[in-house]
Amino acid sequence: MNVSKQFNFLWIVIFSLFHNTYAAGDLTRQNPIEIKIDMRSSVESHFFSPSLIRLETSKLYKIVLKNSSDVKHYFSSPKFSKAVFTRKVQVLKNGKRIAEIKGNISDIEVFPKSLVEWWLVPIKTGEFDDLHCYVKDKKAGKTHSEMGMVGTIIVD
Ligand SMILES: [Cu+2]
Repeated sequence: MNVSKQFNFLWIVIFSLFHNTYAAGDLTRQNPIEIKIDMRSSVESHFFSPSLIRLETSKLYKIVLKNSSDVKHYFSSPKFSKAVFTRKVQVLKNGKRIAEIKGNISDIEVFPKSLVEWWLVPIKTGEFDDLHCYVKDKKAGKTHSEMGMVGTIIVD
């Protein structure tokens, strides 16, 4: 090995060490960014507040789904659910954790006056415009989605 080759080798070693030091590591163990989504109802409508949610890939989010109404609601976006890695879904009762669910999640149903946290890392960018709630309003004879409970999640 001549001096020049030794020099190149040295740079490769230094670069490798530097690169490992700054690797992102376990993305699910970051401090979570909290996003609160209120699920609300009135006599004439049902809605998500906010109904436009913006997230970024590779960041850990704690999506707090708070149902402050008197009826149950779904948080369902089949397209979005395929674009995230779920660390856990945390179920709370009176502010205390009572369960953690792990694995792939497609829909979350939140009962009246209850709160659920979805901890996830978006892994794909996109505009997911299929956020909706399946529940049927018996008095109105329409689904909550038909009465305004729809939304869009944009991942940059
Ligand atoms: Cu609903």
